[in-house]
This record gives sequence, structure tokens and C-alpha cells, in this order.
Amino acid sequence: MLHFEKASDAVGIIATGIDLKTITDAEFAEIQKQFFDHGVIFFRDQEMTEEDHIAFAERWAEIEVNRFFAAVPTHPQIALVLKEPDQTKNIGGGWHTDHSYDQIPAMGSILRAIDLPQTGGDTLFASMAAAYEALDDDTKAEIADLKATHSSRHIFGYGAAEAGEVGERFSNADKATQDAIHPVVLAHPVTGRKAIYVNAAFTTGINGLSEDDSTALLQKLYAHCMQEQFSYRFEWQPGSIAMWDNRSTWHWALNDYHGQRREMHRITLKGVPLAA
Ligand SMILES: O=C(O)CCC(=O)C(=O)O
Ligand SMILES: [Fe+2]
Repeated sequence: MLHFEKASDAVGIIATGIDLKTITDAEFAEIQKQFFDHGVIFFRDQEMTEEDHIAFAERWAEIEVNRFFAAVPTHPQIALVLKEPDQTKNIGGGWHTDHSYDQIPAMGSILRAIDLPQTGGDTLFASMAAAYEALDDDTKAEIADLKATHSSRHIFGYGAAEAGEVGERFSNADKATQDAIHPVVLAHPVTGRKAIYVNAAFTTGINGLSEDDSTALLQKLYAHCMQEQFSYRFEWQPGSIAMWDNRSTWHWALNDYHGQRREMHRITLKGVPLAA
């Protein structure tokens, strides 16, 4: 029987008693509701092929192919999130939300464990809705109408240090050109719940503030959002799947398994324009 249990107070829901290959429409509706209410949904013991992964993703939305990640050779819709034993840099190794550099950021991603290290390689998730709600009223008022600029240039563009270290796992540097402007506090497109929508990886500044003021405010928000009470640490097992909502969460792939191999498959889903 489909059952849900909170992963932590602030973020994440664990679904059990379900095989994602055979879910009914009623079960899918329940999964959707839990996902949007909790920001991340976790599944265990899923025996899936690449086709099953794609079919589950397509129940949610159209697939958005990430233009910078190498794809699984046989399945161009699936991004490869890989670290080989001789590589030192991993993908997603710092707090971020995916695709905030796009005009219409991807709504979320479905990450499937393929090959896990013996130890380490957990992923942290944090609720930006819980973080917003815990702000003091003055800060809420200060950021209410602000907008921020997000970019892919410094991560995926030509000469980006990150892209250099990741090597051929990233490509298409010539497509890291457009920046995007989004509200600092967004109203979630499905739930209406407010969330902080800036992140240290892709946000380059707060519009209308001096560089110093922008940096100071962003640092203050990041320090607040990084507090442990807003986050949950997910330990992967063979068959695990995590699906997160980019509009209400951050995530961080821990890079603590040097010398071991970790391979994940990610499908990203198309989103909608964001508003305050
Ligand atoms: O490998 C992970 O756990 C997550 C990596 C990441 O940031 C992503 O796939 O978007
Ligand atoms: Fe990511």
C-alpha cells in the first residue's frame, strides 16, 4: 500500500509501497500532492530501466534536456551525473538549484542511482520555503519586491573553472550566454507557498543594489538558508530515486568518496515562468 512518511521536519517525503512502473492515476495524484507539499520525494527499491525512468518522468511534464550535461549514450533525454575514481570534481557539489539561469527554469529533476560508492556520496536537500518562513519580518519586507540575476556563464561558459575541472562531463559552453531575472522570493506556481529563490551557484547579484550591498544581502540569505534545520541528508541505496522541486529546494551532492565511482541518471522536467 502506498504510504508516505516525512523525511525531516522541513523537507522531503519518503514514499513506500509503490512500484513506479505500475502506478495508477489515483496513486500518481497522491504522489504529486506530497511532492509539491514537501519539495522532495524519495523512493526506494525501484527496479527500472532507462525507458521506465523516461515513462515516469513523462507523467509529470515534458522532459527538458539539459544543454550542458553529457547524456547517457543510449538515451539523449537522460543526463549523466558521473564521477569516475580518478576524477576529483563532482557535479552539483555545493548548494544550488538546477536551471535558475534559464528564463523558464526546469520544475524539477528525477535522479536515479545507477552505481554507488561503498561509502559517502549522500545528497543534501534544503527547503527554501521553510527558510523563507523562518526569516524575521524586517528581512521579509526588505526582500519582498527584489529581483536577482542568474547566469550559467561562470559555471558552464568558456573559461569557467568549474567546467574545466569537470572536463567532458560538461559541454556546449557556447550556449552559456543568456542570463535570467527572477524574483528573490517566489510564490510557488502550484502551492502558492513563498520560497527564497537565490542560490550561491547561479545567482550573480540582486538587481538595483550596489555590488557590495548585493553581496552582503546574498551572503546573509545564504547563511540563513544553510542552517541545518532546513535540510535533510539522503543516503542512496541501489534502487533509490530522489525527485526534487527546483522552485522550493536547494540540493548539494557531497563529494566525499574520492577514488570510488558514482553514476546517477537525471531526467529534468520543463517548468513554468516564475512570479513573486
Ligand atoms: O549527484 C547528485 O546527488 C546530485 C547532483 C546534482 O546536482 C544534479 O543532478 O542536479
Ligand atoms: Fe543539481
